[in-house]
Amino acid sequence: MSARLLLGLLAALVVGGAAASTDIDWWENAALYQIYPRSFQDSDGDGVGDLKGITQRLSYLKEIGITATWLSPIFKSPMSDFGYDISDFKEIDEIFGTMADFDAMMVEAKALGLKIILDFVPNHSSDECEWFQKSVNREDGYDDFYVWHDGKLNAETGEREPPSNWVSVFGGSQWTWHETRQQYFLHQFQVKQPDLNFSNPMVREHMLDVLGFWLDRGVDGFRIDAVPHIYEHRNADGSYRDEPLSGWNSDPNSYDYLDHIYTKDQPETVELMYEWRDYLLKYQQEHGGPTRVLLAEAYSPVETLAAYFGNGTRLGTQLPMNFQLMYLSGYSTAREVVGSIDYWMETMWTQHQTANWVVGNHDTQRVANRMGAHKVDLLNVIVNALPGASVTYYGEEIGMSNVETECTEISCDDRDGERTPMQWAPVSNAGFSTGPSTWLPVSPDFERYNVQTERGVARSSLQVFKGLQQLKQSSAFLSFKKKNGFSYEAITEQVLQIVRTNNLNEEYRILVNMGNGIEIIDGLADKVFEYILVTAYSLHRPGEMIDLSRRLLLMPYEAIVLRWLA
Ligand SMILES: *[C@@H]1O[C@H](CO)[C@@H](O)[C@H](O)[C@H]1NC(C)=O
Ligand SMILES: *[C@@H]1O[C@H](CO)[C@@H](O)[C@H](O)[C@H]1NC(C)=O
Ligand SMILES: CC(=O)N[C@H]1CO[C@H](CO)[C@@H](O)[C@@H]1O
Ligand SMILES: [Ca+2]
Ligand SMILES: [Ca+2]
Repeated sequence: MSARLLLGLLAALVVGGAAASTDIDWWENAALYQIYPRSFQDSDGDGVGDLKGITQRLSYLKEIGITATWLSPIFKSPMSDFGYDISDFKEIDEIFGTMADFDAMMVEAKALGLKIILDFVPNHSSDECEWFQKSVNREDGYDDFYVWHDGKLNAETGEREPPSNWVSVFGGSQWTWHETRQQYFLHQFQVKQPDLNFSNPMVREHMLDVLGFWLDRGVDGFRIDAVPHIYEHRNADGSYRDEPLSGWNSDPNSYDYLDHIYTKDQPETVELMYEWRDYLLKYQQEHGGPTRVLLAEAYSPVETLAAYFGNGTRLGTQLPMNFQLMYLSGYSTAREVVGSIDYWMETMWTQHQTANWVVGNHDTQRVANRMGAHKVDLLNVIVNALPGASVTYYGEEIGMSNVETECTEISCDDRDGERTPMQWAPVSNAGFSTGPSTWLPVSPDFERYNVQTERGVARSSLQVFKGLQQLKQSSAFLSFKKKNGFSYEAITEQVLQIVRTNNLNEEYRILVNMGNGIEIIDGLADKVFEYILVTAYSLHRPGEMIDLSRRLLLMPYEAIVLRWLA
């Protein structure tokens, strides 16, 4: 039987299984995809991706089984941090197109049944934002919009100094003196990204207004940027305390120099998550439509994130993003993978929450570089075989690698390497742009790793990814709230097994060999299984049968999906 036919059969099973699982809301099993708009598709040849380009490519997302996509910022911005410095929260930046282009994208997404999630960047605005200008000039209502302070006088030198020793995420002081206002302002990120004052009800009102604006244009939710940085601790007298030294970095200008007890994960953050969720719930009550979802970007311990979900009386963000799998390295064994899954799953089970799994984003090296090119498929298999929502960074499905970039006038960011143009086809600029050049270089390996070529290769990363997405929507993969129907373990130091079953007539065994040696496994189960999906290193073909009461052989870096049907 051909793989295509098999997938066809699977699709039929999905339809059959759907009725049994109506208690699962769309986001709980979402296959999410992060688009970095500058690099997805350029429609007008200026070398920078745009909204029209994204619209043209939405059908591709549908083809590979994606159900929702979140877009990094598309709002008006001086692009000092490529859109994470917003100067108008309710405008589209002209580099990406117009509001009409945005609306057209929404229409196409709805037609395809794809959910659209926007990046919401509440912590700061651009210093070119009208609000900041008004605050600088102490205009009525805007005086306290940002975090201003006189600084303190050094008793010995008599000179003015920043209010505290805080270091910004990108290095250097978090406090910058503003000549016009004659005060310091706080910025946890760049100088051009002044932090908003979330203790100010007016600021919170403005932000709800921003959410409402985009909900009215049809978006299905928001991914909230830099959540742990929203609040800073301030003493009752308005002064700020120095943060203690971390002890493991000796460079006073480095973010890691300090232990961020006053500038990260402050208790008010959780309350704010509840406030935003309430707003979304109210919106849905008034306007109907699907559940609007909140994803939170927070590099925080799972114990901290646990409160984001809600607390019994209040609901919070549905998907505080789980970055645990991003901490794996090329040396991580299956046992370590299990440890990293445990860390998150234990909390999900005790709190009855839905898991999510992120493997990459625009701030982190690609899997091919972090773990090795031969592990890309393994990670794609793991995140999609685990229960809950999966999040794929654009290009991971075709095995894109980081590109060594050089500083140019457009960009000089140490994260450029993972932000290069999407590789669509073995043609000029990889099909990303018809222009003479692109804002970041196209990867030199694009002729091998691109969508068009991989469509035609049976065991390409793309085909493996697609196969996984189909399985993810099948009934056996939909029971996950309890341990019932889902389990995982390291059956050897290097072999991870994930079991998904509907506890009735269908069971899947996903086996992943993280190591570089052949693995022999005897007597894994008392049943005969069928190979459903195999990766490049496998010696088997879909359709072959295997008696798991006997011996199973796994090649180095092989991943397989086996199915038993009653
Ligand atoms: C934030 O705004 C509130 C008023 O709404 C004000 O009381 C407070 O001092 C401001 N905080 C800072 C750090 O400026
Ligand atoms: C949940 O959080 C809200 C807001 O922070 C608080 O008022 C309420 O007491 C909390 N409920 C529980 C059960 O902790
Ligand atoms: C992963 C992510 O989105 N990180 C962003 C966090 O916020 C800063 C400042 O807004 C951005 O530079 C990062 O890209
Ligand atoms: Ca363009
Ligand atoms: Ca802040």
